[in-house]
Amino acid sequence: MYKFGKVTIVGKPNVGKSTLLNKLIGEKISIVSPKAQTTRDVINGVLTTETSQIVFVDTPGIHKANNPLSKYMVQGIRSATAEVDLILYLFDGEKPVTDKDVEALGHYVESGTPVIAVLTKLDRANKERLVSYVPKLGAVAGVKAIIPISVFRLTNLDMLMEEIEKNLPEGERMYDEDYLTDKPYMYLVSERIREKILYYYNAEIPHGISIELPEFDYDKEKNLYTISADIICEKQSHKGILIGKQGAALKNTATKARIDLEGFLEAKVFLTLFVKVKENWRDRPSLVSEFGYNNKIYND
Ligand SMILES: Nc1nc2c(ncn2[C@@H]2O[C@H](COP(=O)(O)OP(=O)(O)O)[C@@H](O)[C@H]2O)c(=O)[nH]1
Ligand SMILES: [Mg+2]
Repeated sequence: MYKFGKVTIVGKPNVGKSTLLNKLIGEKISIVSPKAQTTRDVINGVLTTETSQIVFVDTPGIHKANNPLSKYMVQGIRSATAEVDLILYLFDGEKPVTDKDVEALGHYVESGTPVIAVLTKLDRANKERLVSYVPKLGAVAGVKAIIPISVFRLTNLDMLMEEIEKNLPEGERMYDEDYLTDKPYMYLVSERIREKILYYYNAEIPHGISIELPEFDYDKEKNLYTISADIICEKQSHKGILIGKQGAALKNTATKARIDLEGFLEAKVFLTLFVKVKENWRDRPSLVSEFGYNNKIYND
């Protein structure tokens, strides 16, 4: 019996949602960083196996919406948990599971969609403390399973996959075997550039960044991509920090991004970065939309 279904991954920022998605589908389609709110869009990744085809949906972390960009992110979570076959609710195994967390889990269960609770980062978690959360989560009636995992050590990922398949409906494939994501190539490229900024600058800067790609050319003969990227930031002072002394910071970002992109695109990459200021763009709905955060351009 072949299974087909849609599985949404939810949880607070930084619990490891995007890391799990990338591991399950075997390609980095969702960027990862130690900072909260790395993921802005709802991202679909498709896994095809002998026994099932599963559409995994990565979501931005559940958080309060206080500007148009945040509202876009929260709206994304809402639509991604409607009309799905299964929800994976991730908890950070390194952190205490609070009553509020349990309550939130309960809300998802009440929605009628099957829910699996997943405790992440088992490699770093205090095992005794982690075990003490299991009855707490188990008390939420209707949770299908509680599974502690480590993506880094590949612990219990098989068990998780088995439990996922078990809870999916019977169905035929909807996508080709090699179909991986709903996101276009250029999106994945701009996200990888944004990821480097998340890594190499302090929190305030990356949260106000958006990436545009005015130039994206491929020379097949030379196997060379020529890419120009605009880093849009919110303040003149951020521009200075992004560029750094004599351009050193931007040069480092460009080098790290180029190396990553060469691996991803399997080609030589000529990358030029520019920094532009659009004052407080996150507070301006028209600009948030212009930068692609509008539920139209990338999401079908
Ligand atoms: N130790 C450990 N860290 C992890 C694991 N999974 C994810 N992380 C880290 O947790 C941080 C947040 O991961 P990310 O996938 O961006 O979380 P998201 O915000 O929920 O999508 C990153 O620094 C990851 O490297 C894991 O299995 N073990
Ligand atoms: Mg994420």
